[in-house]
Amino acid sequence: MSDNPIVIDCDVGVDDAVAIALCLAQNQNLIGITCVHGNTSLENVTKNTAWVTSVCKRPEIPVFGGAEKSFIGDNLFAHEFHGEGGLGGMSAPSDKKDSICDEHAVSALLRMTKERPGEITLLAIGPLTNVGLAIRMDPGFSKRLKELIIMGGNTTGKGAVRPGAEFNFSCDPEAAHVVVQEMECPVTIVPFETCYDTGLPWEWYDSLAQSSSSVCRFLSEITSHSTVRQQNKGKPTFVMCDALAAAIAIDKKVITEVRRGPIHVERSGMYTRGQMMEMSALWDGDKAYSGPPVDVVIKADGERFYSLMNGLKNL
Ligand SMILES: [Ca+2]
Repeated sequence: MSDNPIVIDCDVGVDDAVAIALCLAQNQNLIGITCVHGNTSLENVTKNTAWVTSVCKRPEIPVFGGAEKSFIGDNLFAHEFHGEGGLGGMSAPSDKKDSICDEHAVSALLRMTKERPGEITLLAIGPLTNVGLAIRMDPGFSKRLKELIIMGGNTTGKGAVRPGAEFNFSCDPEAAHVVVQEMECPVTIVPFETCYDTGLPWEWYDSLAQSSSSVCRFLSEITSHSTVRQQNKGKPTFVMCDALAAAIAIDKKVITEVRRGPIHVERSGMYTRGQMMEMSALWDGDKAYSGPPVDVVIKADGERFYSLMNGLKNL
């Protein structure tokens, strides 16, 4: 197992489920999973997460419930993509809740980073409400992380849910802005367009269902709702955004091109609330557009991602 401890903050969600399974298949030291509203309600997310770790034969991994809503505004949810309940319309069994802890996700994030200062990679693949709250509760939080990897934001205005904004940033633009402006550890952003351009071949998805692995069959069942939707829309590949972000957390060589600079998040606009604004062109030019530089992944190595994903078949 890797020595590098990793915590996943997520809104499980079918691609979150695949991301968790991928980390476990690649022997990552997953020390906790914090849950946030997003693809579905917080209640569903925590139940789904405990179910996924149980199916992956790792029920000892603690699961923490966090924010039920964003800083401002109503929940968006994405049941049309992920299915009712977040996992393709399938309900988490009622006996898979033992790993859900009483401790709040934000308290758990603060505690774990105090116990292991400078060691933890935080993989944030849901709305950034928990992470933003952690910064507000304890300004020293981000300095205690080794790094933060975010699936979220967009680079060309490609939208999901809102026409001009990616889903995770749309769910909580204020929290996303706080995070990208105030984090004091290295930050890598895996935006929507890069995920979209780094899909897996449909043949790979078909091979999941044919695998002898019970985990693969589970992943195939929960993703069938969203993959049928993608195929009906003529999508050329199987796009799993959170799994790509997990692959990058596991192996930085998956990244092939990065653009570095400060990020702002649009917090108004009928169509663009939650849109990610890259300020690199104006960096050093105007303090109004300043902030800590982050790495935005522009291109990823699809073959390397594909190779890591094949590890799921051994889980
Ligand atoms: Ca997610």
